[in-house]
Amino acid sequence: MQQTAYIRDGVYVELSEEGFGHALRVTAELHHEVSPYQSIRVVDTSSHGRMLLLDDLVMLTDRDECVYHEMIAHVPLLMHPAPERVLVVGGGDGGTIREVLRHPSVREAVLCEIDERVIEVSKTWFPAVAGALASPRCRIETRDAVAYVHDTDERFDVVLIDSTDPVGFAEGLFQDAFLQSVKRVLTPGGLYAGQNESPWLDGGRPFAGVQAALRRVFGHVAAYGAGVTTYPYGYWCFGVASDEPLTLKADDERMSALADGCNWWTPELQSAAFALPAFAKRLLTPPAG
Ligand code: AG3
Repeated sequence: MQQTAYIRDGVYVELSEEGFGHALRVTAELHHEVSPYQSIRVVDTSSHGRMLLLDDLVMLTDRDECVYHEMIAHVPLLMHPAPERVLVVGGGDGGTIREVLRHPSVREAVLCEIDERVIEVSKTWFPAVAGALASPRCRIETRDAVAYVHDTDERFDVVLIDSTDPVGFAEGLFQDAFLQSVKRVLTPGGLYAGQNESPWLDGGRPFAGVQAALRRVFGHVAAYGAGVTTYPYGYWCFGVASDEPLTLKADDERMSALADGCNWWTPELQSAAFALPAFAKRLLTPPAG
């Protein structure tokens, strides 16, 4: 997975290995630094407001961050009867924590982010996304999640993997050994959910790869999708997994309490998001023989 990204003549371009991508007009560069882990850049765009780039790949924009953050958090949390302890891996911008904390059953949300600079830059430039990180219900662990999830004695009802693409230090988050550790820290009936890439991207290999790994580790696995305008190919998938059967039908009262504050997720999408297009479904079925 080799993506190309650059800003040239006031236009940001992100291209997949195949050579397809998206472009946004950049009106100003607001911040740039290189942390021990990656380049962190914040720019203003004419169409999507502020945009956060890690190693020059799009992580979020003001305009469409709601899609990814609502879908990565609400769908799995509503599949659990009463999530109290939630772990978010990555997600240093705080958007996933913001949506997790909208569930009143959640007593503690732990954010395990390797790069404390992503947290600080997000607090400064994306206050509406990162604000929830200051909540007394949020605890931040700035360390490598692979080691943290491997070593911790804590247990979680839901573990959410809000990572970058499976490249460099995030690669391990898509592999069997880490998913086994996630399974170890789940309470009975607990769920994994994570960003599983676009099934269009790189012939569907990253999506199919993590879904296959989930199927080796967990008894029950599903994928669901959403349209994120600024991620490669515009159609993004998430995986959800558990050792208990997955229930697509969620509690009506909990759903209607969330609906007003959402811009993408709706009670109807809670189960409809699992209806996958044919080509994506085929990627989940290994060829016979
Ligand atoms: N996590 C990043 C999803 C992957 C985007 N990939 C890309 N642009 N090539 C989202 C972080 C938001 N909390």
